[in-house]
Amino acid sequence: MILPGASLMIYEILTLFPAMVQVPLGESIVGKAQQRGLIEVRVHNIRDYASDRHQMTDDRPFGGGEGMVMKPEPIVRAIEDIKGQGPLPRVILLSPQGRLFNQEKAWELSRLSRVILLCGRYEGVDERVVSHFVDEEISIGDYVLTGGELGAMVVVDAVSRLLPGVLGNESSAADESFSQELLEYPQYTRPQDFRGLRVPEILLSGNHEMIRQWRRGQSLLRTRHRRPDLFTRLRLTAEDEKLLRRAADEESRDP
Ligand code: 9WO
Repeated sequence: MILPGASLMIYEILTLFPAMVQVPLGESIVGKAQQRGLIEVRVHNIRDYASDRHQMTDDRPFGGGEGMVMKPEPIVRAIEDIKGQGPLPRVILLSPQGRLFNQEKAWELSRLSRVILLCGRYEGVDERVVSHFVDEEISIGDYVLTGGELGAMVVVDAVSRLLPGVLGNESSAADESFSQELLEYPQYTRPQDFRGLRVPEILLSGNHEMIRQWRRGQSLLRTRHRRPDLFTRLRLTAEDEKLLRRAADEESRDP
């Protein structure tokens, strides 16, 4: 069956450690999306594009200093080779110097048909590659990793689940258009009593309107507690104010 709006997304991952990304992206929902032809993950070893006898991909930094820098030639050869094989891809470098990745960026990338995800290693990539062959630098968070591979996997995961058909018919990522501004409410499953810890009574009531209100209140309360930065940007309705007060009162009675 052809899914409405289904459009193939191609990820070209450039890395010195292909196995590091190949295996995880073959699992679970992203792996299933590959099998179903909704996405294609092509992993390229940058070393294969090194032309010298020793297939060198790194060298000592001009100006001196610790560690090694990735040489420009193999990376640029790889980018140019891949560019010649299909629709013009956006070239993205995963690096701590990039703009912070978020849900809005994930939606933006989901509208592209092909991206090159360049994963740096060592102390970084020669700046001439960044300035002349990279369209955009993305960071997945304010911490330093040993390379860009985990960042590339985060991007593939977050973008793929937004593509039509990837999550299946029952749950669409589009339902979550608001989910970046409000944290999720707490979830429970069986048993009702786990080592004396009981599921909130309201969730067993079968009263769907009461349950919706309780969940909304929990989401608002959590967001205020844990993400004051998100909370201040919310435009609360009169009902939201009421549900938030109710949730806060309940919590102060039995924390
Ligand atoms: C290592 C280092 C050691 C001594 C002095 C300076 C240094 N900088 C770095 C460094 O930034 N190494 C990076 C390792 C080079 C590019 C690939 N690496 C990387 C990517 N680490 N963390 C990321 C990353 C990617 C996306 N989002 C967050 C972090």
